[in-house]
Amino acid sequence: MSAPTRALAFIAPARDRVDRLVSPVTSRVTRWRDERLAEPKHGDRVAAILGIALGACFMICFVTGLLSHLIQHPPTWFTWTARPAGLYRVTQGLHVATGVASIPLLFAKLWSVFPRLFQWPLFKDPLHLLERLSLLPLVGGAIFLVVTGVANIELWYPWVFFFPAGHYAIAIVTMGALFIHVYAKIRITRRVLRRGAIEPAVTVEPTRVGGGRRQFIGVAVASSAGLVLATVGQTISPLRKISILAPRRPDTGVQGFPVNKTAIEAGVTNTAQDPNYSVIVQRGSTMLRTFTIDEIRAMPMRTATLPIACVEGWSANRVWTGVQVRALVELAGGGDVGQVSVESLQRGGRYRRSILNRGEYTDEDTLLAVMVDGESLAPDHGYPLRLIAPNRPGVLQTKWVTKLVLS
Ligand SMILES: Nc1nc2c(c(=O)[nH]1)N[C@H]1C(S)=C(S)[C@@H](COP(=O)(O)O)O[C@H]1N2
Ligand SMILES: [Mo]
Repeated sequence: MSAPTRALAFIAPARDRVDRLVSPVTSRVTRWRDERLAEPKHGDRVAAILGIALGACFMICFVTGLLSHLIQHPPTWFTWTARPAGLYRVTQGLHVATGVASIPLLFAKLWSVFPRLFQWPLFKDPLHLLERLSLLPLVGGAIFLVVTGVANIELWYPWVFFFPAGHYAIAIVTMGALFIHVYAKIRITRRVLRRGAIEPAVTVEPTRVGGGRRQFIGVAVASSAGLVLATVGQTISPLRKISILAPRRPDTGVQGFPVNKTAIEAGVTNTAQDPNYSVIVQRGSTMLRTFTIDEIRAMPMRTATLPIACVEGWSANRVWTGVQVRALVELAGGGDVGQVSVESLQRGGRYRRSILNRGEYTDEDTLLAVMVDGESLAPDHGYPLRLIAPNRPGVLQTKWVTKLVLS
């Protein structure tokens, strides 16, 4: 006897008892289910096509999300690079766009396959049981991910948990469940797609045939595309006018682009205006040199066009002028530097500090900027000095920089 067969012999009596217990209701439910499944919009082809569209969105969303997570919390084996400068902008734009696209597809798919939940016996064998149980983390996880993701891009944090950690952990569980689901459904998906015919999942005389399959898929896909168009202007600037649902638009805010954390929120309104503002460069806890803000302003300046690409999906290209981080490190006599920790005046908060690895801090366009688009930085954008570096999540573009710690 194989292991699954032995397991089944063990659990089958319990399953059959449950089935007997619910049988008075199940016969009526079965009839309702079979009527639904006879409608094309509850059929196998809809399930397969929406499944593929949704699976593709989830895959892109997962890979780009994983990348963003690795960049922000790099394990020892992972090194992010400063080039190409706009890559993160594209990957994170895709992350949010595919997440948004999956919302209508997810609800259409759930609505379409809902009658299939009602099956008797509850499961045929242990593998079938596993597949059915995996629907719980799959559906629950998918809903959790889109709800928390949307709340996040809307800058709404009603959660008790730390968003990136919770979103990441549930993504891993959901993708595991998706793997099981794809494995379980791949044969039937291939079959219905190859057949091409419109065949209902169950052949019974339909009492009521609802709208067609094509219309149903059409509405789902069009809603998905519409929702993407209504938000993607937050990163694809030419589309900003039609992106009426975009939480942020790249052309709105102080100096013509969004502000993540204001100077008031960061508690730096007075300290950032101090005429004695200075930047300390130290190696570990050993002080190497202090630059006053006037010394920095008198240094050779470099100008570069670089995006701010927020994790929340909005991004904007701007022209920045400032001093190269590598020049400051050299002037301070930094010597052989593995990484640079860039620290803010801001006292608390998770984003008061970010790390530049060797490739990042040595890049010619990694700057402590004093100007944006030819104007002195506004307080909310990090006056008098902020980090701006190529190919970097917005959360790592530290504002109100006052210290560099080399190690
Ligand atoms: N000190 C500090 N710097 C910070 C942040 C912060 O909270 N504190 N937020 C970051 C985030 S999340 C983004 S997207 C960018 C946005 O820069 P901007 O406000 O100038 O557009 O600043 C980053 N720099
Ligand atoms: Mo951000």
